[in-house]
Amino acid sequence: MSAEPLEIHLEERDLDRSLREDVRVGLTAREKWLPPKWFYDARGSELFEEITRLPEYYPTRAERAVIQRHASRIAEVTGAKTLIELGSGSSEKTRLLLDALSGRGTLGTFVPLDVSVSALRQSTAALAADYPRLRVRGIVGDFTRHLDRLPAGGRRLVAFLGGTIGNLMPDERAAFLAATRAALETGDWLLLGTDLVKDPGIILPAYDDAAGVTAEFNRNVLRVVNRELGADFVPEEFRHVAVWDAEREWIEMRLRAQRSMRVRVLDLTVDFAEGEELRTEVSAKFRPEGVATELAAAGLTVEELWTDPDGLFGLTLARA
Ligand code: AVJ
Repeated sequence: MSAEPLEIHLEERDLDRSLREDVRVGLTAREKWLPPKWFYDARGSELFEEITRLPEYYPTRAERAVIQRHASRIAEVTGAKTLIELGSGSSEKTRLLLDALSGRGTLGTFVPLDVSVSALRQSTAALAADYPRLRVRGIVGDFTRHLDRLPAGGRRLVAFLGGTIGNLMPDERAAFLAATRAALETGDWLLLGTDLVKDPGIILPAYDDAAGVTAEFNRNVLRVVNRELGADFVPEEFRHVAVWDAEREWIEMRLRAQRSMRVRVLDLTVDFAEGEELRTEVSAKFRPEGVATELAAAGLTVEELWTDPDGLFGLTLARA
């Protein structure tokens, strides 16, 4: 079976409107920032896939190890008929879940949701070819806005992997989990991947690799803003910076202006002092107790919390 056409819940003009809004808010703030979702045009999605294969970037390998080990238990406990994946990207690790759920014979439909049209086109085509009996329904959407559009009914498992929940600020996270709970029916399931707090000596290189792939990924957001909004950022004039915030237990990626610059975007004139930084991503790290507390606050009950053998990454199965 070939993949069905993507369902578009984020039209070109919604994307354009929200990018404009984010640029206006973020670049006029006292401390400049842009949300990380704008990294993921076709090039950004490719760069992220390259990051997942870097020796320093442990989260993908660690999470794959946990999923591999517990996929059959997840399939057994949930008996899911529909697997929904938020921020699905390439859905590479998700194949382990698809295999386990198909093996038990319960799974009928896979619904990947992502902001990146290019990533979804590729993943849905590849999955439809490799899982001919599976109905693959790709949704172009934003997981902070389109949870009310998920298909209803039939024992659902929502997977949110990779530690992407760490991109949300604490208040956004609480709102996201509450919205997820509201979108689920009692008895449905959430499978949540969270990168864990550990020695910053391990975390930092994962966000500042020797080959400079993460730096290119980071600067890609400026290329997206240039192309989409006709801005005149010179990406090469910004240096990639990764900082560990020990108090809030998160990584920040920033772009540091190497000289003073004036950028024109929309009707704005945005000045950067030499050394001024633009925050492009927060990637929060978690403690197992914290994950359980946050899920409970949203009305979700932890069934299992697993980690990989090195304790790098957490995978939580919770019941609505
Ligand atoms: C896709 C959000 C999980 O935070 O580790 C990788 C993105 N940023 N390198 C992460 C990312 C820098 C990634 N997530």
